[in-house]
Amino acid sequence: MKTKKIRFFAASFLLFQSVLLPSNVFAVENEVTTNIGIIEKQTESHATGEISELVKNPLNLEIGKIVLSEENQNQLNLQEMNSQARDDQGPTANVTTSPVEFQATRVSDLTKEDLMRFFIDGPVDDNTPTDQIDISLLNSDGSAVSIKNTAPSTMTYDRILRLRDEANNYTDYPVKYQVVDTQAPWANIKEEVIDFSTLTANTFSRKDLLRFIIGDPQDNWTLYPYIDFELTDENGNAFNLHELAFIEHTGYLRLEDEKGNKSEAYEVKFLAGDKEGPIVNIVTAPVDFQARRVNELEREDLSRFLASEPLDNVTAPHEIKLSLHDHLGAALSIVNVAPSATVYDAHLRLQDKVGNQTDYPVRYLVVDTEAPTARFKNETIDFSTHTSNTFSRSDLLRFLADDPEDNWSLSEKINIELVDENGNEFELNDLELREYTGYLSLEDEEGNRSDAQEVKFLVGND
Ligand SMILES: [Ca+2]
Ligand SMILES: [Ca+2]
Ligand SMILES: [Ca+2]
Ligand SMILES: [Ca+2]
Repeated sequence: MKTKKIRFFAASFLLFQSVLLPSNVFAVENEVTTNIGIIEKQTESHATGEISELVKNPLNLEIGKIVLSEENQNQLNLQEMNSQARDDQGPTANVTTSPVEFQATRVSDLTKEDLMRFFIDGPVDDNTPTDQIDISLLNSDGSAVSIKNTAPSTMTYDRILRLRDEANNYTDYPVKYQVVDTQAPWANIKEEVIDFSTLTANTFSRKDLLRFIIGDPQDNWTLYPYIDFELTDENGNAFNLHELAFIEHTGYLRLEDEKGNKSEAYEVKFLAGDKEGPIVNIVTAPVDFQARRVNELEREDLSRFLASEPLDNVTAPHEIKLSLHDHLGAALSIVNVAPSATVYDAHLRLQDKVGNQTDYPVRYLVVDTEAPTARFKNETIDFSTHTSNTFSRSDLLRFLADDPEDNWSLSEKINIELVDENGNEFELNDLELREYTGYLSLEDEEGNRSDAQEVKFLVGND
């Protein structure tokens, strides 16, 4: 059980409500130790008492009522009296000698919670409960320390931490503190998707980024105009809006103060990107393409539909994709489409880097106006053992390094013709044996004929 010291004063008896006991019973000024609330004071008159209703006054005194019972000549006297007790000891604590860091502030002063950071243990007092001990941080002139509007720095301030009990006793401890800024800025972020569909720049301006925030961004020290913003994708890269498709995007917004303190990433959603497809002028006449059995139409082929250079708000002309589609949007191929006089209706599609498309109606034909080709042997072909009067197709193939080719006609459908300088076929039976010069040409099914190739051969009769 807690004990407390109570000192009785003669003066206190002036406060007695009534005096039934001989005054000398209490006319002493000495210390007695009691259990809380219980006085067991052995005096000449063997008085014992009980303290109740302790109250405080500003004079370092505790005033209470004591009910005394005294055994005096076998007579029990009950007496209610006031007592007073003195508190003259200040609170104590274990205080840190290291500087305590306080976040710089422009709005508030140090709170009790801030000041509690000076304590390793305590504070405690003999009478005053810990939560009633007054704690203050004082300048040398005794005024209270304010860190409001003190800029963050590495400066260390030496000050006095004063602990004061309810009886006005105080104890001073020397302490140190610093004013720092290690706190990142913060903001209220809007939850809705922010619409940047009218934005034409490639990047967000500060003003653009503010649209993500409700009110002004805040920092403990850095003023709003000096708080920086950064919006990145999930990989930490800035957005190039021109590279984005026009859809809803997720970004991560970070705020940074002048000291470089960076906030956690706030997730934001926005609608932005390139939504304009490329434009171009189209030729009005049908475009004819050579029939083919392999190789889709290439950009060079499709460019023949264009009457001007394709243009896009973002994508460079050479990066604009061209493709041919039917009226349902399916890709069109002319591979294995036989040459004919049919005029086909189609759509030429222009597509920018982010996928915006513009379709233009076009017309085309599939034709074959290309002659066959072949690789010729660079040597005199020996027909000296040849007995027929004419060359067969397979004989003429001996002039070629490999089969003749055509864009459309198959190799076996390519006609091969050998003539002399007058354009006549050779009559071999009448020839004497020597080297002859001929002119070989190839003709496809459409009647396209290659230029005559000069060839040499040995033929004739001994
Ligand atoms: Ca005290
Ligand atoms: Ca800050
Ligand atoms: Ca575009
Ligand atoms: Ca052909």
